[in-house]
Amino acid sequence: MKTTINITLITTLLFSVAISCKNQTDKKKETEEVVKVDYLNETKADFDNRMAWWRDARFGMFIHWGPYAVPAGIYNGEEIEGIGEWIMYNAKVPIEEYETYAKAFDPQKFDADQWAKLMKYAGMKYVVITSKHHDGFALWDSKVSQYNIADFSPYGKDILKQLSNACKKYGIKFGTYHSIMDWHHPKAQADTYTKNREVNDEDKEEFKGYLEDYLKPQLRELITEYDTDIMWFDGEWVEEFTHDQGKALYQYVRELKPSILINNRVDKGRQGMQGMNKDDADYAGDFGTPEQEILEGTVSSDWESCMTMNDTWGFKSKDDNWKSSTVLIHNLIDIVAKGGNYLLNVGPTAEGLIPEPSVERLTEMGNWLAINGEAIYSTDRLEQNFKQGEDIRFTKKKGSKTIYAITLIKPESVLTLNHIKPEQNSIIKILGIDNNLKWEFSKETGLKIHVPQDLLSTWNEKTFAWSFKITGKEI
Ligand code: H79
Repeated sequence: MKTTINITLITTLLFSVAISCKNQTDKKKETEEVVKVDYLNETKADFDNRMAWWRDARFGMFIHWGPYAVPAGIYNGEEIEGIGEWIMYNAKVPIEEYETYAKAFDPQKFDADQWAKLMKYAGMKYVVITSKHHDGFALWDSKVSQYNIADFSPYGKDILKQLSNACKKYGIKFGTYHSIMDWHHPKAQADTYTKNREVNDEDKEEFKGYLEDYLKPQLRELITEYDTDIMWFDGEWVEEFTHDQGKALYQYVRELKPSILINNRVDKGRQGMQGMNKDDADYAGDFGTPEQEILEGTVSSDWESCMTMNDTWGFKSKDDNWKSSTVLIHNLIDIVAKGGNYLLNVGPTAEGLIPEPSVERLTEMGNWLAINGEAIYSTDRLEQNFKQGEDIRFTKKKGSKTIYAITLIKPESVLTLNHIKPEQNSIIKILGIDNNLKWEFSKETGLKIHVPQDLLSTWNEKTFAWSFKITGKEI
């Protein structure tokens, strides 16, 4: 009797242990599933945290570089209209012929260290380089396809590896521009874009294969082996690519590197060149991408204007239409006052050189930023007024009472600011100049800052803008 009870007891015990073990495995499975984060529904706190460095950075370098630098805008002796990196499409260059440019791409003068040094000097905090533009050519030693700089071109070395290493050395964040559209891949746009054929259902089916077996493995390489900080997509407008694919792509990239930043061209929300998303759906992407334009005013979401210094992204030998340093510096100030970032492009030559006019302008920007950088980096826009009239912009140092009024032209001997109230003991100075300026404030007349004549007379064409530093608040 006793024994029977004991056996029953033991059996019951064993049985419950077994059940509890099973429950634990189930729980474990459950938690494993829960651990798969839905990156499309991030909390605001997580998003702000991830965006923090980029929001402080303000100024980055865009680099468009690839086989298109070889023809440099000229095909069969003729100048081809339009942006240089589109020559394959614009001149309808057959794929095999375009490949001869890749075969001739041998940038012996490329010096990654010098490029990163230039970024640093220019005051740029990050770079975004074309890992692959629409022409499909890869600037790194990819295992996914031989159509890359290390395997296909005489140069034989990995450009992205050199640049990402140099950027690490100089503290520059490294980002990659990656085109979803691909004029070279047979399952992507090789037979539609260059040959002007309509997209059919079979193309759409094939495109899925390209996304899974080609694009995603490429992205995986860029993230795992080059530790890219920004995935900057483009060419998302192609008919084959869908909103659902965009969302899945966003999730895929974030899973590989949770802290990475991804522009809004990962999805289908962009409203043309203005670059911000439509609000008719839940589009993926961390920031808007105005192209060759600056937003008219402020918006509540994050954005970055990408712009060229002349009229092309990829190098064109005949394009001399350079914007002045004044325009470029004023663009930076305007963008920052409106709460955006400036991604300013260079298009290196096939030899591997950043064109001299770009270097000159970046140097002047760096000179200005060396003095005025505190009015640009780690700033917020003012809540009410990002500007006063056309020639004054405002910024505010994050987490402080410091406001900067940046004048784009030489001010009058009395600078009047209508919406700034200084603290009583505020010292007001122009960055880079020692003088404490006299000022007075009243509600009726605003803030009046007196700029002495001897100071005004130092303004010259290389001044570009003055940043008045004030402790106070916006009223
Ligand atoms: O990489 C540089 C250019 O080669 C690329 N973007 C910059 C950063 C660029 N791609 N296209 N364009 C510039 C112009 C093309 C515009 C259009 Fe459209 C594509 C017109 C119609 C489809 C953009 C997307 C505007 C509307 C939808």
